[in-house]
Amino acid sequence: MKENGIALITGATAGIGQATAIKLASMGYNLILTGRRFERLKALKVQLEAIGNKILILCFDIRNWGEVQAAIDNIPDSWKKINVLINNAGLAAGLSKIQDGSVDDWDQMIDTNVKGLLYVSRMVLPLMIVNGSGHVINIGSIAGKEVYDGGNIYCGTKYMVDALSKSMRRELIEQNIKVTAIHPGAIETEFSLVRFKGDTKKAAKVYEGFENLIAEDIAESIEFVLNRPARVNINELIIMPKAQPAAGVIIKNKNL
Ligand code: NDP
Ligand code: 8X3
Repeated sequence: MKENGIALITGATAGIGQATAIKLASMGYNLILTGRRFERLKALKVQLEAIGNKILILCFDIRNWGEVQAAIDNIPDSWKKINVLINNAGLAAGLSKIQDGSVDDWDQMIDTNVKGLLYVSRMVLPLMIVNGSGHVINIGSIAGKEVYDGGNIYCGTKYMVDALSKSMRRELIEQNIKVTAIHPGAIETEFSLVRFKGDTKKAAKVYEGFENLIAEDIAESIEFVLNRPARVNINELIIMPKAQPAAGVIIKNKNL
């Protein structure tokens, strides 16, 4: 297999991260896959090694600075030339108005979506700078472009991903590092199951009556972004289901 370099993907145990791992493996990347669920990381490693890719798994909680530091500091030297960083790990917790919200949910979203992304970036960007090139792809959300009722803190974290992506793009260009932000609308992954804390009925209802995006749609957009010529950067993409014209607006039961 043609080797295309090394990509580190956070949140590779499910959804967008897992689909992106499979896509990037097919493109010839060797992969550093991260997440908290070790068994899933191990299964994905076995699956992708069987098609000839080299896979390193790192199991850590992205909210814990000490764990992030130790995991990335201990990457073997042969894996340190990271060409692509996909900052994907993230979640929504709850869908309450601020006056009814859970402070634990807020902490979890801010710690994962904002601080976790920063912690991993803080560790990986210096490696890219030493290498003299790189490409960071941050997974934001339409919720980081427009707010919707009950989205409040989740939206706030994704507005921050949008802002951080713009800051990174300005600060890293002279180090020859591209930065792209991808902002999707509703994709059926484990996202709603996590948001509604395992309530399968509530989660399934989100995707009833319209054709949602699938994780592979985002993996394909990442393939497109990575395959542009060196002179081109895709700064950002907003990718929506046809039936979702705006954040929090889904046209249901109209055959869309
Ligand atoms: P999933 O729930 O399917 O996957 C989320 C991934 O994030 C899992 O691999 C999970 O791994 C990882 N993760 C969550 N918390 C932590 C943590 N504390 N430490 C390490 N890893 C963590 O959701 P999606 O694939 O849908 O979500 C991926 C990204 O896409 C998120 O940033 C989300 O906000 C964004 N997004 C999702 C949309 C959607 O509609 N689904 C739309 C727009 C954006 P593990 O649990 O094993 O740690
Ligand atoms: C999640 C996108 O539209 O489901 O980031 O809130 S949406």
